[in-house]
Amino acid sequence: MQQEYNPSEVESSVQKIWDENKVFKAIKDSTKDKFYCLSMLPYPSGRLHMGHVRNYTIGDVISRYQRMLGKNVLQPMGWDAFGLPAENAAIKNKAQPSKWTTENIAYMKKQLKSLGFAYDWDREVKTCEPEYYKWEQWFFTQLVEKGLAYKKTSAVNWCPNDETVLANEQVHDGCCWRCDTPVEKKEIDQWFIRITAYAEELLNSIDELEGWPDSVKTQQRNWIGRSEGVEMIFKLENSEDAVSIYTTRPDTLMGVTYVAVAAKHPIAEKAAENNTELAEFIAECNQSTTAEADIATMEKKGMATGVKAIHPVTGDLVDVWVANFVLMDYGSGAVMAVPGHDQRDWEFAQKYGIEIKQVIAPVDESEIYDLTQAAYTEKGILINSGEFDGLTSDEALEKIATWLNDKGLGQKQVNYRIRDWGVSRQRFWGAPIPMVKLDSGEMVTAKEFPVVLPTDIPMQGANSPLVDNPDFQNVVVDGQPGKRETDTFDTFMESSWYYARYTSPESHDAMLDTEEANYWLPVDQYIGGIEHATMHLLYFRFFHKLMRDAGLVNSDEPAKKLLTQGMVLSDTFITLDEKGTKNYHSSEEVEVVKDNKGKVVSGKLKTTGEDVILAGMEKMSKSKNNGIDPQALIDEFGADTARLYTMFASPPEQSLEWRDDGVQGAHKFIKRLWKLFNEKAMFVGEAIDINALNTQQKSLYSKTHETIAKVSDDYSRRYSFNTAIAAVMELTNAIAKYSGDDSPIDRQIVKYALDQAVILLSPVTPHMAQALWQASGKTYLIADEPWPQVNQAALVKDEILIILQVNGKLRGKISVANGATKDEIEALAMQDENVSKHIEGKTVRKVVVVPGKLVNVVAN
Ligand code: OVQ
Repeated sequence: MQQEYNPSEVESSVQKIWDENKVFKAIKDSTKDKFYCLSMLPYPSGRLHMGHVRNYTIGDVISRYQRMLGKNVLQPMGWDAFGLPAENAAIKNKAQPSKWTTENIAYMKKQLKSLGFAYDWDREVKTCEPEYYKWEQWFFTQLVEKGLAYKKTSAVNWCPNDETVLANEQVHDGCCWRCDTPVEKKEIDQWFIRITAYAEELLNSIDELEGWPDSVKTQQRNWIGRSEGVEMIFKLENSEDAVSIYTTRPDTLMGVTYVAVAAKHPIAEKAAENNTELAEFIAECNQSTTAEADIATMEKKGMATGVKAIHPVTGDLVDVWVANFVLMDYGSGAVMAVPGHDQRDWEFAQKYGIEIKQVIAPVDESEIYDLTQAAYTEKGILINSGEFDGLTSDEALEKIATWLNDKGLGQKQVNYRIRDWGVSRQRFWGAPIPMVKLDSGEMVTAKEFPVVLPTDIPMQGANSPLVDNPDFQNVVVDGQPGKRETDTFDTFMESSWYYARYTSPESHDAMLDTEEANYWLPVDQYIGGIEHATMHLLYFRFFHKLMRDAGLVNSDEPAKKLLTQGMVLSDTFITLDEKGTKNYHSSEEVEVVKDNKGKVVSGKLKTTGEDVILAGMEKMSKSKNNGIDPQALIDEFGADTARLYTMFASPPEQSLEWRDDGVQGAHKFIKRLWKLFNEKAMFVGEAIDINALNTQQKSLYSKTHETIAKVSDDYSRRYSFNTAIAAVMELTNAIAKYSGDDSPIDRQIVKYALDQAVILLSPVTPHMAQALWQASGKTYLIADEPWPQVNQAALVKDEILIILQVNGKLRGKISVANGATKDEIEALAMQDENVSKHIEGKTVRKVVVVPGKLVNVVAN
């Protein structure tokens, strides 16, 4: 046994044992409870970052703990291998995306292994492999057959100079990332999956996700965006045409002073036919690349069409405007505008001098509002609304819906904000969409899978080399010649079902082996970043329901519990150049001054001595140059220190503020435990008879069991790993301080405490734990040691602290024997000098004794 802790030696030798014995291989076993622990799979971006280390350490600690509880644990890992970064790197390096991807996977896999994660590598999945994506292609064609996937025209970002489609990430400030040409919108055919058909179920079953954080559930509810409202018709003056609109606030109907339509609305297009100014405005709106999220903050612009709409109740005429904030893909592409009670409509009316009419008054008459300053958007009581006056907003919804219904002008309707999922990407490095356009013009599904993405054709700038590539495109389906679709799938397709494929990676004749899938699924614990709260985590739930309805799995939801880890932050250092542009400096470039708590208070550039500006703790990122490379950390301190620090520095759901002194502290602790164990635990221990212990021995034994109880609760129920580690540190301190007389029982008690400390820490620092375990003579793996049980008898204290009160006021404390009777406790309390002092000269009326807690003497 090494006296000195040598992490690199320890870690590689322990990893070899795990590898050679396939210790973490998961095999279905119906006699055992299973536990499927899943961390979000990485993009093979090149190297692991701290976000990965944090995510995967959390998953590994949970997995290792569950294994010691006796569960049959599955913890898989794989690669989300398609996507733009590989394509961009390939264009830059004039290489193949597949080469870049394969090399990155190899490097990152080595890193994951060096961190000692207990993965079943036999289940590794790489989403860019035909054996994986063929099932996704097959499944998509099933969806097409069921009408759950379809094609429609939709806008993409188009660079007119490069003549290529750009992904949103390739549009910078509305311009092409390569040539800075303003980006245009272009309508092309694209494929969609009908998530809207599952909107209601996806919303309702959020209630069943008991183990998911509320914040994620709320984000999903908002994303799905169910609303109840009224769909109604505004007829047009002197025309057969009508505009259909949807509103969630029909109570404000009498306050409508204009109608706004999208630039692409047929009424706008028709009006523009003999109005060049309007045609130009429409063209300008159509070129705008504003993302949906930015609509709220962008400048509102509009133009009247000259068309007039007839108010369905009053018959008054209102102007129809084209407005840039109304989108054709939302609802009917038209809204009734109520500037008195909608802020966006109010701003637009102010700008263009349109009437603002109040029809809602606050319920509370004293409430102050000012329609000349802003819209009044609360619900209230209807005024200026004719026969509807005096109704509350909620009553008015019903009444107005009925009124419109009777006249054949509208009805109540439930709407969802969520849109169908557009899965087409006009990019090369993705799974080919398995559709074929026959020469006859008919669109059919491919019949043979996989539709292989060629990995040996050279990239052609930003354009996909699949386009105009006869080798790829020409195909014969059922005897009829045609051309393959050249678009590839959004990578969220691959990450929507990888968790299910891990359960049966060897299934060669079906997407899933249903028996395996139903044994392992649903995932018991999913862990990943909060940035995936909506898109990925919604697609993941959606795909599970699609697979359920295809008979592939028998559960309704893919994951019982979800843990969203916080961000990893670190000190950010800036200097400004003459133009005021920020330069970000890495911590290596800066000589810092810290306060006594380890917080950085100032810094100077090592090269020039210039003072740096402290921008505080910010999310680690390339652009801020504040990342800490996990590899450097592993090389210097070992994987166990990296793991221990990331788990100790903060609770998993909160952000983690990186501190170098914290890393050193974690490392010191491991070295200390290592030394203590070597000095005091290197022998085979014997069973302990707790009845034969003296007070000091009993106290350390109790402390050990209190620690077991605390750590077990922290690991399982609370996922509070930092406090669990703190408890083991406390136990270690108690062991170090233990001053027995080195009798056999003393030695036994100390060894027992040290063994337990190492077992409790083993999910976090598994290499160190295994090495010590082995060295002290154990012939099986610590990973196979059952999790320690709390000995309740050890938690029973000999003495208990009792609070003493006189007339309800705290007057003192006494220690009484555990098990003392009420009378004994009362007698001891009355003898206490603090009590007698306060009842002197008074008559005792009553003594209340709460055993185990307090005594209250009532006297006056
Ligand atoms: N392949 C997807 C993915 O997110 C997942 C699938 C399921 C859609 C890390 C940093 C970043 C950071 C630190 C330098 C740079 C988590 C950055 C992810 C995810 C998993 C895989 C990142 C959390 C944010 N973050 N924190 N620190 N230093 N792949 O490779 O990006 O959310 O849970 O681990 O991440 S990924």
